[in-house]
Amino acid sequence: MLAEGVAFRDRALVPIWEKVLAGDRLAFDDGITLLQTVDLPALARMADHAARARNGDRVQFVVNRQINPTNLCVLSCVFCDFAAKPGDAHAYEQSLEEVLAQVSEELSEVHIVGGLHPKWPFARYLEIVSEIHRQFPRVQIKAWTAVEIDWFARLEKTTIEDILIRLQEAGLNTLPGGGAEVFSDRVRKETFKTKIGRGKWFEVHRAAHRLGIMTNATLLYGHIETLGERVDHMIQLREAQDDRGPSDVGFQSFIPLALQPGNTGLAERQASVLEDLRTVACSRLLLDNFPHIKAYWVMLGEDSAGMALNFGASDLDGTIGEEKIAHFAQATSPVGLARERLVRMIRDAGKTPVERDALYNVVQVWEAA
Ligand code: V47
Repeated sequence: MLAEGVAFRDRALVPIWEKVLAGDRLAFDDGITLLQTVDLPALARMADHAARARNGDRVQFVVNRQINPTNLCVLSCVFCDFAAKPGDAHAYEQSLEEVLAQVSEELSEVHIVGGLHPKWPFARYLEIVSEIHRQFPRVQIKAWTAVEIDWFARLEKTTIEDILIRLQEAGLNTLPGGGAEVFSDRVRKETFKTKIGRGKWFEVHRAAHRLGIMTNATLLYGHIETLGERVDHMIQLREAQDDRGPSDVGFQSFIPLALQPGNTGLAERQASVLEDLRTVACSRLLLDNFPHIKAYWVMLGEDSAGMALNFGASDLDGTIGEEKIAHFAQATSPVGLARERLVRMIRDAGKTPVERDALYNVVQVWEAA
């Protein structure tokens, strides 16, 4: 069947396409249909239509470096092979000098996350931000997930808002979207029961938005979550983005994170390439109030990330440098990519590469060669 230029093998997609064309919001059941369809060509056309409506043919990327100052962590999340306990062979902590040695003027962004170190005071995390900002004032800082922000507030016996203000004064520009995992109490109990749940996660992001700090949001999928829990997670994010106050900033990018099973014991449920693409497309179509869906090549792999650019993704992260979280869990993607490689991936997808900074300001548009 042909509807508005798209040939549908899966007729269940037709009413969803009609809603997309009319600008109507998709419902929970639509999300489930999108996550189950085998009609990938039609799904790609629908998600690409939504991406083009927002961002034209542009796909943004960032020249960044990921820095993970320590993997020592008081938490024990089932899906995390990165975290370590004191005495573990893979445990490490970097000095301030070692952290600073990873920063250089040519970067637009540093992305810093670590573990909840059993001994480090908040001052040590704050100093990482303030020293990077002092020595590299042009490099923007995306640092610490909601899990870490909440931990700092508890260490300092103060409010989340106070911690964010102190980090902002030290030079923090934006918050990454990690630690959201899946906003399902069932999944939380089984895989990350000592970590903050959705209540605190949203509290941190709302406080950041009020203070003018833009943030991202993630979903960790491909483990014990159901399709319904995935869709519900996206809808909760859409509602939070809607509920912002008039002077609040908001979420910039949604990043579906494909679980890297490594030694986590969760390998059986690892998402297939098709499931990755469905999740990216579904998020583009459901999250109608998010500027971008990010293809995170580290966890998708380069080939799927390239394909995701025709399934609704308009943001490609990034040059990275030396990624650890996925690679401790045996991810097979490279540890970093050159700027030229990202430009080529975007052009291969038929899109125009746009280099951005951490705040989504345009650094350079790579017009057709
Ligand atoms: O919160 C942990 C996830 C997140 C594994 O905001 C794993 O721009 C897959 O949040 N397999 C941290 N995922 C990474 C993150 C992120 C990445 C890229 C960009 C942005 C952004 C944020 O990684 C954690 C957790 O959900 N994670 N272990 C694993 N084995």
